[in-house]
Amino acid sequence: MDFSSEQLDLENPVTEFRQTPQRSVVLEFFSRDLVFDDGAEFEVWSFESEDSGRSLPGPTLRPTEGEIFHATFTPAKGAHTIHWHGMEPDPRNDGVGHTSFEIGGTYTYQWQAEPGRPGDPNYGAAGTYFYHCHVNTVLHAQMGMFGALVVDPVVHPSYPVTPGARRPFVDGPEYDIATECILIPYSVDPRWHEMNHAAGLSGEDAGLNRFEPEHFYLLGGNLANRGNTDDRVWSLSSIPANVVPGARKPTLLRIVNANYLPNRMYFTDQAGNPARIAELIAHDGRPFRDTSVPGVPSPTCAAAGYPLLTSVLAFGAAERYDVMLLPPTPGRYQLRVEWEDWITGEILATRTIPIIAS
Ligand SMILES: [Cu+2]
Repeated sequence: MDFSSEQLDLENPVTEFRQTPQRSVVLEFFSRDLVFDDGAEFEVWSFESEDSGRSLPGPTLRPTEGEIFHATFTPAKGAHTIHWHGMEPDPRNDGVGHTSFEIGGTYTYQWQAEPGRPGDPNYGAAGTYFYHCHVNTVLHAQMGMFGALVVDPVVHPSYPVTPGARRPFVDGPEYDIATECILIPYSVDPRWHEMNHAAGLSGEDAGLNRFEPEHFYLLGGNLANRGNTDDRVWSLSSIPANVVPGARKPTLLRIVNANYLPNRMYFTDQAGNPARIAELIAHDGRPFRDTSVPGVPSPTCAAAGYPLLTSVLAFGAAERYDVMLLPPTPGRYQLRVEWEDWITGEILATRTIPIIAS
């Protein structure tokens, strides 16, 4: 069955039940050669907004729970979509061609992130997600058609925020807005970056079952100030971490695995010894809560008395973790990221960046 190439490709599909948005963005497709932080240059396909410039990853999108969100997308070259990974809107707005359509002209995606309720594991969309094209997905996502999607919580009267701080979810712990970072591991198989839009869709063997990356990257940076990344790759070279207690709230690190290989990450001291300075607070957009007692509110694990402190994280493709960084003293720590072969588990590459605690 020629499944993938038989997707319904619509020019200008109508957004049903269209509402007035509280947050909106206009996105276009671009294709450009970009230089990465190891000096290598690859053709990248990604998204740009009116003021984002042409960069990898695409612009960071950041709606708040409860807002009607619109993303108007004009792919321009060939059909593409935007899939809101983990958000689960209705099929027309979820950007998966198999369940709706691909876009040839322009479409306005519409959805609303559900507001959270303190102590309730069944409500609330706040957290870390990403968006990506879902046309010839394995190729288009590798080409760079993805970006970070962060949903901020509504502010609940029982959980106010102090100036300069925010919460990751409605009753989550406050963090410092100024030092919040995102880390997006990614890797490049140069062979894939020479392919065309529809490679492999007509039954030919394009070799998309073989992902053999040769370059390994840590994309991302400070979320409060991405700066002008036009024409270059947004790369993370160090992570700040506030020491608490202190004048500032702790630093939140959001991590999205945007590559196809498993990643393992180790928080260490300067000498490489494990350092349990990462508190897991959420995974794939869902807070870690203590739900052991049915029928009563479910506090966060930290509020229940057992903060989930760790020195190591393991990721499959597309997995996300939110961690609070809690270095006990000022100084330098490290984050070591390993890319593993998905069959043998062999470590294919390692990159280490400093965590600067102050
Ligand atoms: Cu695409």
